[in-house]
Amino acid sequence: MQLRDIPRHSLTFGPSPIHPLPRLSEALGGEVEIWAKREDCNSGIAFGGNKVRKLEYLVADALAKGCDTLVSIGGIQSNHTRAVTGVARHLGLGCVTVQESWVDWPDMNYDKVGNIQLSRIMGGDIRIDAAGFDIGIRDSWKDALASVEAAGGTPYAIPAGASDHPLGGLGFANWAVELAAQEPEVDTFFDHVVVCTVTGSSHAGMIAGFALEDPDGQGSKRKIIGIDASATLDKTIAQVTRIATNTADTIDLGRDLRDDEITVVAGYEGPAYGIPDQQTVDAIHLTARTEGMLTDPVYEGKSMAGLIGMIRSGEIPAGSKVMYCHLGGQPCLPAYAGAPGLG
Ligand code: 5PA
Repeated sequence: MQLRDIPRHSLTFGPSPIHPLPRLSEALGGEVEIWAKREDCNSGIAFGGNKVRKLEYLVADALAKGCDTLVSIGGIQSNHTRAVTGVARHLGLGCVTVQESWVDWPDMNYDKVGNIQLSRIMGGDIRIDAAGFDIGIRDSWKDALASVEAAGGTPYAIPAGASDHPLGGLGFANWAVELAAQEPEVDTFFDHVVVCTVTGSSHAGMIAGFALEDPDGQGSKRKIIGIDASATLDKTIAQVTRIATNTADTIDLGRDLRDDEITVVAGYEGPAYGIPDQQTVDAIHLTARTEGMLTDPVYEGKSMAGLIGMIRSGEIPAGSKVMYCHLGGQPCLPAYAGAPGLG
């Protein structure tokens, strides 16, 4: 089916804003033009973010199927579970979120402030679980689904990050189409797109969406760069590849994706998922202090470190026009007030 014919329930304000980052560009030598497209400002629901955009397709399906409870999973400071809770409330649905110990962060407020605080304010049914980080399918999530059924409800299953789901890549396939429509308005073609990748469907959806611009597979003039923040690189590459391929099929790309369309860059993930290192904090500072644009230590600080690193190394060459996809995530910042440089 064509992307525009697939049912979508609007949860965003419309196309997310794009704007240049001239002082950041200047601080990095002034040879590369950097812009941002702001998923952190994409919706009025619970601070928005990439998950709200992805959920536009999943909740259309949930509502069509008559489901009454969204069930999902993430870490204690998951942005995704906060977004699922907000979207459920917005639609008048129930919501259960399993929240695992994905990050070993020794802050006494880690499980009280930030995203989990927001989910509690929204009255989410939060089930804390001791399991560690994994982007795969979990028994605790299956148990939560079964518990909703046992109570007479009709659950809708949303995996981690709304990624490993038949509709998970569509939100960001749509993002690609949306950006292409914004380019003529600003008279700019973005030859590089930089995005954070963990559970993979933001990056994978874009790959499929931008591939529509290159129907014969002759080679696109755009490079889509996913910066890994999972620190489990092989799993993320496998998941990005799988979701990009499935999404391309779903939107009738009509050809196979080429290997060079899938680029996941390592080296900016820090010591582990959820743990910032010095280059993460330096990237957060540079962006905040040149542009007033805030990024978080789990995801966007790492993808911003990647963007900065690749400009400094020349991997993103002089003369490039880069679109940095800001996926949201700032609500976790209070949980990291104990990190050197962030409090
Ligand atoms: C997340 C994910 P993907 O999971 O689509 O690869 O996106 C990575 C990402 N930026 C990037 C922000 C702000 C994110 O929240 N967050 C997860 C969560 O549970 O919040 C899915 C991991």
